[in-house]
Amino acid sequence: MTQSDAYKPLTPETLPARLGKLPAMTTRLGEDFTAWTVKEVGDGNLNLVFIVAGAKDSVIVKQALPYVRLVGDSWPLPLYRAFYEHCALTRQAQRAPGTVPEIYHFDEAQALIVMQFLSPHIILRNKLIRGEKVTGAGEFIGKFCARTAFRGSELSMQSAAKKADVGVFSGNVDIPAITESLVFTDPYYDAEMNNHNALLDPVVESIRSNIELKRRVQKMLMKFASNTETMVHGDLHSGSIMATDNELYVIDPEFAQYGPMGFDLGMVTANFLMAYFSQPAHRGNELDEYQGWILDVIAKTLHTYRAEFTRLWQEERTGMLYPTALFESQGHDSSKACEQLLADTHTDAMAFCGIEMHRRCLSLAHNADFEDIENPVKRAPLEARNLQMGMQLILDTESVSDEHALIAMAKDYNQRSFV
Ligand code: SR1
Ligand code: MG
Repeated sequence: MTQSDAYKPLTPETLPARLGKLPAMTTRLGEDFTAWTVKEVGDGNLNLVFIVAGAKDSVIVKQALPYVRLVGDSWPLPLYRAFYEHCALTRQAQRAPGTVPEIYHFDEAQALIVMQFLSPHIILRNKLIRGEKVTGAGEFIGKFCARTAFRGSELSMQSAAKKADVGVFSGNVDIPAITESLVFTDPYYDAEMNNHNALLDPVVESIRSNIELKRRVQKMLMKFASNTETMVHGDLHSGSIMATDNELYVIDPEFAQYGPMGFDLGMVTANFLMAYFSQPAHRGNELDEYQGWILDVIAKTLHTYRAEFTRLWQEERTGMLYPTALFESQGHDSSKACEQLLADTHTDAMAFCGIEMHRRCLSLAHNADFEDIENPVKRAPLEARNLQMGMQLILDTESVSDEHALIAMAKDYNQRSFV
């Protein structure tokens, strides 16, 4: 296959012959492509994902489809998003080495990336549903968020390079538009693609009729759409992380864009909180212990973010923002400036967190933590806790000043009945 070939989606049957001459494949899987085995494993909302195995090794082939897989060809989506995913993966590999899969090959025309097969890693969300722990999860996620946030900003990057990169990503208009509607807008009115558990109607009504809530969410949308502080992953949930019991990777950055520093931190925190609230339906034994572990991961993520960001502030502040020339070189301490920036990022993160908690129960693309609970009667009280806490996080953001306040709030909501 060459760059000039017209785009055509792969199938398990056509893949070996179509990619059979690619050195990125043959060096790992063997020259005899007829001996490769191919399995399509994409369970996300957008793309084709194949595991291709040779005698000694396997690779992942990810190909964008020209529409939203979850919905079908009635919702077209440009193939050029694979280019941005490739850009994001290369930047994350530089900014947070060792946290993302290695890329072996990129074909822009086929919207296709050949990359490292992570094994025996599985999607973190599935581990959380099964009740499996991952040692070092909070530290890993906190460092990933801090390193990508800091090193993708003008605290670290040269201004011209950063602006040029914002320019590169500004071509990716359709993907942010999905987040702008599905995450920030649709949950707050009766939008066409929405769905929710009917038993939640009274809670949903109280959310949708709260004008102050909508104002605050729109304020966060304005930040999301207009603030280019750093390159964010853009869709950092537990389905975008793969893990063994002690090793993690971040995958799937096709929603990457330049955006506010607190966005990834808020999204990932929300997904751990949803894992937390859903647990009573997934296990009886060791429920308290496992829920406690999830809260500990949240606490470590937020704590590690601050610690790592502060270290980078002290050691790698080479950009035009808060230059050492203005502070340390003048004998002036910059630690207060760092603390204030971290506090602002945390406040944003808490609001983004509340919004993500809403959208996964009210809009399109719910998460398996709740959706795997088949009985709506069993599911509704757990979803309601999540929705209500999301509401408080948005309305009362400033009072959730650190991880301790957040965890106390989660424990409180976990005891309450709303439906
Ligand atoms: C139509 S895409 C729906 C969702 O899937 C992705 O993983 C993002 O979370 C997006 O919002
Ligand atoms: Mg995804």
